[in-house]
Amino acid sequence: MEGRAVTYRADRLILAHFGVAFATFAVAIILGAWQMTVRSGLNPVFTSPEAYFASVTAHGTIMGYVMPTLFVMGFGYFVAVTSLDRPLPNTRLAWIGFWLIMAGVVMAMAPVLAGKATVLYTFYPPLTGSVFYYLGLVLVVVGSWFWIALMIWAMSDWKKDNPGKPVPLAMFGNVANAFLWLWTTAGVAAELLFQAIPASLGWTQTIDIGLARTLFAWTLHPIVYFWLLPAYIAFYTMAPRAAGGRLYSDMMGRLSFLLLVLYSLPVGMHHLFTDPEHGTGFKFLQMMLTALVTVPTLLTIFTIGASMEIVGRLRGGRGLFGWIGALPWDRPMVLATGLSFVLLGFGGFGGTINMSYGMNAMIHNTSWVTAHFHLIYGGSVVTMYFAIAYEFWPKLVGRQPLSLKPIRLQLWLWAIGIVVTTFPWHVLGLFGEPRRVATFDYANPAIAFWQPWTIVSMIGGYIMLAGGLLFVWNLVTLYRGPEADRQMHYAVALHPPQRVPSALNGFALCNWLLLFLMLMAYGYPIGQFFFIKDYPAPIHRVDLGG
Ligand code: HEM
Ligand SMILES: [Cu+2]
Repeated sequence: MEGRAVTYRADRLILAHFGVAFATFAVAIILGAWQMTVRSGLNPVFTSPEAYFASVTAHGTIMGYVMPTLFVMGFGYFVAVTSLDRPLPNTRLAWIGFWLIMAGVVMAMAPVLAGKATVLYTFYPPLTGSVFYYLGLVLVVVGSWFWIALMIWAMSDWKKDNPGKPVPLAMFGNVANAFLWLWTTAGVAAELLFQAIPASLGWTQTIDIGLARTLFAWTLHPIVYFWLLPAYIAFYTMAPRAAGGRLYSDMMGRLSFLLLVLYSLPVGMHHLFTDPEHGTGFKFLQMMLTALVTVPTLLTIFTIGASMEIVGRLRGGRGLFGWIGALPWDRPMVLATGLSFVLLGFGGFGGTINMSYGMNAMIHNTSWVTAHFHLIYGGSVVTMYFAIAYEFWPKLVGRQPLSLKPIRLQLWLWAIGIVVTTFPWHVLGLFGEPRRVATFDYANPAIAFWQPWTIVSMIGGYIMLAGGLLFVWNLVTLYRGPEADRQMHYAVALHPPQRVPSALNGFALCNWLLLFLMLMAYGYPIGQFFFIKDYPAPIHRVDLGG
């Protein structure tokens, strides 16, 4: 009996993904706090550039690849079984994907910790690390492709059995993310397989940096939206219900998910504005496409705002903003949504500066950039990961928290920590403090005034660390709580759709449009490297001590 329930709900599978995601997260935030301490100039123990770069590589690899991939996969499995109300098409394949990722994580992290792959998570060619680092990451990507296949398969099976019915919104968003991830990983997979791995095996003596950076940029922007999508799915399908209301528009959700997929892919070249290998025309094109990404975000802010306003007014809130105060802020999902929106607002403002061709020059490769993505990703998105974990865990283990107080405290600590960390970081970036530099000579009067800012930022880092550890503690103590209802309910739309046009109920049109956009945005920029061989650089092997 129990065995059947476990298979059907895939509880153990989901807990395995979440468990490893959050365990590695806990390690990475400790590394983050130590990195802050090094940069503050307060001379902690073991300050050495080697240790710093090993640590930043480990922190970036965990936070950029390991934690979010496992989180999104666990999230996807949960959404698939609960929103479609049926087992996964093949749980064994899901486990194979999981174990491939486990093998990949061990294979990639061992050389990083041994100082043999301090190439940072963006690889930085012509720097080249141990081949095991790259092979490990390939395994992580390949493992996640099992998830993509399962998500698409689960949706199409369900559609066959429910002809003409709208795919539940949460699952629609989830499969949007699966397609997004398929397109996203193509760039980095090509860079690893055709460039980094041959270089690290000693098969090639030079590496085309222009091509490598372009393939990486292909991945670097949409990967951010892959991290982000669970947060958006939670905004649409969990937050309105948690507040006691309904979703204002199901259609806006579908449209936003599709637009996020479309507009996040053909834009990565905005990471290469200062690089010489591309013409200004293509940079301008990708800048304009980047600007379009604000559209689905604004659709989301308005739709969720409207959904929440209805709840607030029904609860007696009046006036232009009175309804905001009337919302049930004591509920973690509602609080997290509010905090996440505020952080998204600050971060989005910074993002418009990054994406502007001209203004980008001001902040390129400074601490501003680190501040920006910690605010959006570490702040806005991870806050929603917390809220999602608090929502799912009781359903997975059948226990609920003893009290919501430590949960609220945790969300506040994290949000305050992220603001205290990133505000000074933005300022330092404007003053020109480079990112990815371990030690600064604060005795130099030209930069002496940076130090107080770095110390404030470090304090913020420790507040985040406290918030992150409290999160783990909250999950552990949940097991001592009273029994919980294990049913998952998603938000119902104000007017639940009966019929949805196929363009908004599947991904065929979206994928064709993407093919067109990607050819337009990257066809020539990538194609040129095959007839203008201008950017080869001698490979520099960090694992051989050179
Ligand atoms: C206690 C919390 C955290 C602290 C104190 C922290 C601190 C840091 C520091 C000091 C750096 C290196 C900056 C540099 O040398 O330029 C860094 C890099 C980074 N952090 Fe965090 N971080 C934290 C949490 C997070 C979270 C939650 C995420 C994302 C989920 C994240 C993602 C990254 C990434 C992707 C890098 C880039 C590494 C690179 O430049 O190669 N961090 N972090
Ligand atoms: Cu980007």
